[in-house]
Formats: sequence, structure tokens, C-alpha cells
Amino acid sequence: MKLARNIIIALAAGVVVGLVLNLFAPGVFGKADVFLFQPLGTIFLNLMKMLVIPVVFISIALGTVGLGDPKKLGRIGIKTIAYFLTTTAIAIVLALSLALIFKPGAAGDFGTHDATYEPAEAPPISDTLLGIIPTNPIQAMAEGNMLQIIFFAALVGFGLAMLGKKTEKVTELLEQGNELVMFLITFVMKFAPYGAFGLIASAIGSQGYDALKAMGLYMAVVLGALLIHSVVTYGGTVAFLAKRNPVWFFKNFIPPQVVAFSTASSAATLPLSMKTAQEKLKVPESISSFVQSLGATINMDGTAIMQGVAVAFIAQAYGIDLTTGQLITVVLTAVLASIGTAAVPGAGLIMLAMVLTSVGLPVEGIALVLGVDRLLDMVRTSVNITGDAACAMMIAQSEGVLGDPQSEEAALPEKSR
Ligand code: DAS
Repeated sequence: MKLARNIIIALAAGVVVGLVLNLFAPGVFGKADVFLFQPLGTIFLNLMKMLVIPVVFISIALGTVGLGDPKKLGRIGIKTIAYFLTTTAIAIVLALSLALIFKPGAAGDFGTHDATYEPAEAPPISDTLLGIIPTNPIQAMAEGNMLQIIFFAALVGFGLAMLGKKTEKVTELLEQGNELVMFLITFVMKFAPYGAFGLIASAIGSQGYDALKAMGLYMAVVLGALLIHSVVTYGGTVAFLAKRNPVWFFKNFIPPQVVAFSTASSAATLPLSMKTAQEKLKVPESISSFVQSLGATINMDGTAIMQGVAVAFIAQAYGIDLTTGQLITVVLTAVLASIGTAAVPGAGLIMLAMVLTSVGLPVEGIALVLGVDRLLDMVRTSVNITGDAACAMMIAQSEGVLGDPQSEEAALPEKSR
């Protein structure tokens, strides 16, 4: 928790420095951003990203060996994907409902007439799902193709489980590799407060107070939906499905949440998310590695919430009323868009273009939400990884292998057991 406290202090300092420089010394901010804030943030982000592929491959291969029975992997896979799709749909319905109630896009003139935005090419979902089998696993790792790495690692683990003693040296090598990468995560995390300071100072200072003020209601609706979804959907999952105290869950998951907030990258946070779920939440590695790696890749409820609110905001800003059919289309395409969203900063915006196009809304509208998206990305990324951890706990409980954290705090209050 000391690390989490240091990161939070660093974030607070970064917000103050970013805002003060943006308001009173924009020239100084420009130089500080280039020579201090961005380098600090990039160093930390790259250190964490460096560990992602080794951690994901080793922990999934090892986790699959641990599962042993391939039928178990299939059962866990089905439960995991069913949970992901359900919570993402809940997230979008919640987001659209709040946006239609509070109407953030009707709260003022957002200059839609001069909005321009060139959408980056969003990968078709079919490519994402069909491309899961790597023709070259090494290339998949070099390119960071997470779904292909997950598929290959699970297959390797399956093979090791089937071959047993014949390949026990390979399994031992993976076990020692796992110890090594877990050590490296702890070592790299020592730099987290400095990285968090740089990332938030750069984000706050470059977006500026005026943008934050003009988009206040839009941000409030997104943040409100993110909070409600976290507390109700994930808190409810932990309490009623994982049978653990939600307060204990959120408290123990603060370190990955603050790193996800700082980096706005589920992928960069994944090594710490898995380490925390295994060591603090007592989720077995075999389940944590599979569920959280898959979740970081295809389960992004926070992103879906932004997309739901942004679609309603843009429609309102352009004076367009969405029909019920269009709203249903938004729910379906935003579920698919969140599957296709890469676990890196700003990816959710790229997929937003796909959702807007699906209901005939002007993609230029993204220019209206672009200014404050980095800050919202930081919060929604924290929500994305929290959902993956809640799912991992629920799956572990359903398999009867969720460890007892030997802590009274973790237990549910007597009356609700
Ligand atoms: N930053 C993405 C992530 O890493 C989410 C997003 O862009 O919406 O989860």
C-alpha cells in the first residue's frame, strides 16, 4: 500500500503542477513537458510494456498446465466470455441512460460547425477474432498481438499438461521464468511514482482548464457511469458471486488501479494486475493469467461507457434524436468495439468512430470529445482492469479454487454470508 500511497501523492502533485503551469506559465509548461513530464511518463510506460509479453506468455502457459484438464479450460473460457459480454452490455445501457437523462450534448454550443476529425482505420472485428491463430508465434510476440499470444501460450500449456513428466524441464523453466518476471515487475514498479507524476502533469497541462470546464457535464456523466458500474456491477460481482467483501477487494486492488490511471494502458498494467490478483486476492495463477490477459484484450467496460456517453453527446450536440433502433445498434456495436479496442492509450476513441458510423452520426463529432479524452481514458482504463479482476475472482469461486486471504476484512459481514 506504500507504493499506492506514493503514486497517489505523485498524481496529486502532477495535477497541481500541470494546472498551475497551464494557467500561469504555459511557456514553461511546454518546455517542462518536453524535457521532464513526457520523458518520465514514457520511461515508466515502456518499462511496464517491456514485461507484458513475457508475463502473458509465461503465466498463461503455466496457468494452462495448472488447469490440467482441457475441458476445464473450455468451461472457464465460456464463463469468462459470457461475463465479459454481459457486463459490457450493462455498462453501455447504463451510459446511454445517464446521457439521455442528463443530456450533456444539449448543454451549450460546442462548435459542431467547425469540428473535424480524421478517424484512424479501426480493424474489422472479424479480423480480430479470426486472426487469433498465429501463423508465426514469434512474430505475434514481436507485434504484441495479444489474442494470438494467448492462443499460442494456452496451446503450449495444454501440450505440457498432456506430456507431463516428458516435458517437466520445460515446465520448470516456465516456473522459474515466472518467478523472474514477478521480481522484475516489483523492481520496475519502484519507478511508478515518477512516471505517474510525468504522465498526469503532461495530460492535465496539455488539456488545460478551459477544456475541462467546457466539457464538465460530459465528463461528469462519463465519470458517474464509470463509478456506478464499478461499485454496482463489480462490487456486486465480488460480494454475490465471489463471496468476498467488496471494500476489501477495492482496497487491495488500488495499486493496479492507480497504475492503470497513470498509464491509461490495460496492457502496461497487466503484469501488476495479475500479480495483485494472485498475491492479494488469492486468485490461482491458472485462472488469473487466462481471465485477466483475455480481459485486458477484449473486456473494456470503461471504454464502452465512454463510447455510449460520447455517441449520445455527439447526437445531442448535432441536434439529432436517436431512435430506439439506433440505441440498440449502439449497444451491439459498442460491445464489439470494446472487444476490438487495443489495450493502449486512446484506443477507445478509434473504435468510437465505428460506433458513430453504425448509427450514421458524423465522425467529426469525435473532435468535440477529443480534448478531454486522455483524462477520461485514465479513469476508464482503471475500470477496465478492475472488471477483469472481479471476473477472475468470480470464476475462481465458481471453480471452488478462490484462496482464503486469511483476513477477516475479506470475509462478507455475517448477515450477508
Ligand atoms: N486505454 C485503453 C485501455 O488500455 C482503453 C481506452 O482507450 O478506452 O484499456
